[in-house]
Amino acid sequence: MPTQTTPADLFEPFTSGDLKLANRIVMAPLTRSRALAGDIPGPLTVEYYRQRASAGLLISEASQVSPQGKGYIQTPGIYSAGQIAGWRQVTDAVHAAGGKIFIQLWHVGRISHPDLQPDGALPVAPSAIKAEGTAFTGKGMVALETPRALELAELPGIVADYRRAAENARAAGFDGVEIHAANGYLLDQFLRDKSNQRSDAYGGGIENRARLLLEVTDAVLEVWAKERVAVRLSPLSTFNDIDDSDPVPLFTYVAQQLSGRIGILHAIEGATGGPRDTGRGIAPDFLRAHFAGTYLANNGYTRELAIDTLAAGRAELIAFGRPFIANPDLVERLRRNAPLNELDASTLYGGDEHGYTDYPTL
Ligand code: 8OZ
Repeated sequence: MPTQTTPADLFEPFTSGDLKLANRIVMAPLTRSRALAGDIPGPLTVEYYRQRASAGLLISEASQVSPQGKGYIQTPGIYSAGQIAGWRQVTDAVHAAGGKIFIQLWHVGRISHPDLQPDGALPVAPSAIKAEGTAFTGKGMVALETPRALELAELPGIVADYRRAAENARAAGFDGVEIHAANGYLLDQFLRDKSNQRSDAYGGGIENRARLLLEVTDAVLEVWAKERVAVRLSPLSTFNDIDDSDPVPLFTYVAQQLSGRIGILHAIEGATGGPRDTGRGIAPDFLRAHFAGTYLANNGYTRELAIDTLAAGRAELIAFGRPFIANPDLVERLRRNAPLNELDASTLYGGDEHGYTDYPTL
């Protein structure tokens, strides 16, 4: 059951263990902020994913593993019975349409606000260091505050939240899970030294900063076979005011540790939502060299770049983000080299079916 690593066509099936995908096109996780009360995905969300089920694999929008993990209004959770039931409708619809779907497991850490936290508490982080930026709350965009540093004794509880979320994902009928360790959220805050200045076993050297991610990964692997576990990283992205003084050794170590442990490494190769070239002179696909497994490439891929990347054997799967929002039939459009609908950025976050389930197919 080795992972398939031969150069391939975008439209050809992909197999890894007992995970079989109809093509190499993945819908990237995309926050849309349309969950119902209780952070439960509702009927519109069922329809949204059903419409996009021709992707080889859908990765759900980031879904908080606990109330504390929430950082934006109306993002779905995966910790309550109601949320599991809501997601079950989504996975049933995707499966009925012949698709596969992973859920992305999320804890935002310091990218939150007391208005979004249980009992108005401060958001938590590796260290009490504020990120520059704003949170999207019920009152609109508000400045981030200085978070509370997590106590050492709280970290096993965070790992347990991910394990329970992974179990809930099974109960909800998902095909696997992706651990969100990118874009400046909690696990990335632990990885990088701009946000992690701890002096215990979870801070300082690279091995210490990677510890929480690896513990979370091992907890999820108690629930899911490795082919069904992905980790998303964004080593060169500074999204959410995150950075590291020496990212290549850090993320080389992380890739080496994940190699053989999980099935899929999902890389945002450049700047999140921005250019592929971050101007640091670091090849965006350096992670791949250290990871034996399925490499899922993301960030600004066009049809041509995706085809060339697979043909050159530089990735097994390619994730498309914004093009999937505006084109529910993206796979068919790419196959035919047909024109793409344009994205309406004003309907990205929150709202109703407009800009969510009403984009036209060919
Ligand atoms: C944009 C807006 C809200 C959330 C990420 C989950 O960057 C996100 C996100 C992006 O991974």
